Amino acid sequence: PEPIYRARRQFMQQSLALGTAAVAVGGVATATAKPSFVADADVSSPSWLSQKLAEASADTATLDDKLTPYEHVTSYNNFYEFGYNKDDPAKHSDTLKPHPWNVEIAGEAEKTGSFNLEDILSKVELQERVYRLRCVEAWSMVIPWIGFELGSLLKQFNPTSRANYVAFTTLEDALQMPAQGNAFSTIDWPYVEGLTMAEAMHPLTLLAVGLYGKALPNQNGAPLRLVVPWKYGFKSIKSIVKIEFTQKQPPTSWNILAPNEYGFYANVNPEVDHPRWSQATERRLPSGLFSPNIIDTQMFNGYDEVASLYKNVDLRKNF
Ligand SMILES: Nc1nc2c(c(=O)[nH]1)N[C@H]1C(S)=C(S)[C@@H](COP(=O)(O)O)O[C@H]1N2
Ligand SMILES: [Mo]
Repeated sequence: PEPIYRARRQFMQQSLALGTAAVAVGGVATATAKPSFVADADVSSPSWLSQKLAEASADTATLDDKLTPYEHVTSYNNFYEFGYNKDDPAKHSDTLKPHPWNVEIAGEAEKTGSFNLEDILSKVELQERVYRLRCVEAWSMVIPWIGFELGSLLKQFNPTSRANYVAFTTLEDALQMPAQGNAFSTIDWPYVEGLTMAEAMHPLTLLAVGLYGKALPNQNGAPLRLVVPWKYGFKSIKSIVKIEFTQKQPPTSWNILAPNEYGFYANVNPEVDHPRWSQATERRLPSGLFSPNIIDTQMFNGYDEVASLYKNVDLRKNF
């Protein structure tokens, strides 16, 4: 249950803060801090991934928000490749086969090619990160991800001076993602997203492979998804098969669909409303009819450290 995860997490943080003293008192010495959250549900993952997840270090940043329970994180999803209803991804994503998985690295970099996920993960450090996720539909969650900084991966390919943006592509395969075969689908598959190079290199920008101490469930974008906590959720593209360094701003799925409603930047901003609804508040899940749990939305979703990226950007025009 969530309160137990919370208590364990606080204990971990106190142990970290006490450092060697905690080892002396507790008598248990561990080289790396284990992630503080473990899910009840069992998501099967290959042994190399389970081992890598177990080695992840715990998040040392403090976030006072209460975690969204695992059941909600994994049953209330947006993943249109499996249907438009919130419960469709959890119900229909068994067809996705996240292993083995390859990611193509392309474009403006000295090194490019196709790399398997196991090799990619062997060169990065996994960490737990507890982030708020704010959907453009005005609901939000707090999720303990396990992942690594996107920047730590991108650097390995030596992007050239022409690399101004990073473009991401989701898997396209109607056998694994049945709703891609739907003739009335509004999205032109595959789902695509993008960031500026500075956004991609920001230490908050994560590539996640797990949540609540376990591998990512399919409905949350297995086996590899982006997490950009200061932007609306649609930027956090799931089940990534391609990462490309580009000179020009890449097309992005929701912007193609409704450019007046969804911009390229998509920074969480309570002062810039969606044309059809206010963005000043959000429904923090779990939320019910009698306890809607409405809270104020924060600029950049509360991640003020990114403000310097937009010093010379008009955030009303570049929404
Ligand atoms: N490929 C793909 N990625 C996607 C989406 C999608 O439909 N397809 N939905 C986005 C939206 S709108 C949100 S809010 C988040 C939801 O992530 P979650 O289901 O893990 O909470 O995923 C984003 N990534
Ligand atoms: Mo969203």
